[in-house]
Amino acid sequence: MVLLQNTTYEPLTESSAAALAIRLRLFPEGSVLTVSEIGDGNLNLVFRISDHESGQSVIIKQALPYAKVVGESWPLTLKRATIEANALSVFKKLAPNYVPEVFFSDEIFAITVMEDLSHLTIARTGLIQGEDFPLLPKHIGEYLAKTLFFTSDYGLKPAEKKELVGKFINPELCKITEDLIFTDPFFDAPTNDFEEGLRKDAEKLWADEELKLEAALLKKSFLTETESLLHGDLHTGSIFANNDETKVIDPEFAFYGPAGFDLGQVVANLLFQQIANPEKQRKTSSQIRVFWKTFSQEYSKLWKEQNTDPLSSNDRFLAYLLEKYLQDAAGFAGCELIRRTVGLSHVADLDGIQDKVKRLDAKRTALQLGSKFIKNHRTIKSIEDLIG
Ligand code: SR1
Ligand code: MG
Repeated sequence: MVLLQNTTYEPLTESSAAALAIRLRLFPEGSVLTVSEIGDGNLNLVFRISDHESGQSVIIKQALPYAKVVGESWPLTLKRATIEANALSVFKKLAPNYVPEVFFSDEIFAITVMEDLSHLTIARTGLIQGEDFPLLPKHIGEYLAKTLFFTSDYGLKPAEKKELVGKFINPELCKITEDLIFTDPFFDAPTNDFEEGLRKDAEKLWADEELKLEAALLKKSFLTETESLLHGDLHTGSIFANNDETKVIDPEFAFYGPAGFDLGQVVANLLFQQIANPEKQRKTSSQIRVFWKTFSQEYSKLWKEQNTDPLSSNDRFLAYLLEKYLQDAAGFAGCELIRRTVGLSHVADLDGIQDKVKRLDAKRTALQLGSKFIKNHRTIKSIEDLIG
């Protein structure tokens, strides 16, 4: 790529990121740029580059060859940057209002240059600070109805779907999820990370054979079902929002999997707010209701109007499918609640509770709710059963 000076990968610095932005003609020659590295996730470098004079700004995201959250001892493929850029391109076509614009991407340098969303707030941070994001549940319901329907066997022609499945084979990132969400939290694994006060609760999980059987069934679904192209890591840290707008970022874990996985991650990450702040229960229940109602209505509309498969194209099949998605979502939400509490990668909603007694109580609630969802997921019939 002529626009990039080096031919081998190297991590960007603030000054090389600014130089790259000029070479990519993102800003006029001679612009005085301000650059800051703002990445606060587990895996990547994120540079915000702005030109005061024109007021323009962009984001350059670069994958590191290891997991930043652990360090260089955990190597990680750079191919995830290409998966992410490709996924953003697919999702942008399907749900344009909810996906940022990508201006440039490069496989060797593992970079994606995209729209700066600094006018929005990371949903997790905003929710913790008491912000409302009134349209977020509706927007994410609509986003998922579109992305999950139009990438499935019911929204694509058979050959197109199989081609996309091949394009999004993502073994390294899937392995992270397989280990950190499905396997490690259910054993005394070295990756687990929890406060000593939770040891007895963790041991209870590890001894619960019924829980582990149901978690194994959910893992089987994750490993084997190619229902739709998933975001793969759709927690509230992957959503930017304000009162009017919602954007879904960071689909580096994208792959073909069970639709309920994305749905369940959204549900679990909304529930962390209720668990941390029991007084928010009504609000969280209402968010989850709106999210599910929007998803199921939009999905049903697309199914009825645009289904490409004549055999399954009837109301009874649709009802079967929506119930399956809901049951899967409940189970996957349970896995997310548990892994964010005793596994490697936590959430600020719970870790940020200053009072130790309250924090441990909240974490115990997350484990209990997670276990309940996993054990009962195959019997759930409606969103009210899930909200409880
Ligand atoms: C080593 S990566 C840990 C977690 O960060 C990502 O955002 C995913 O949620 C992953 O499970
Ligand atoms: Mg991420």
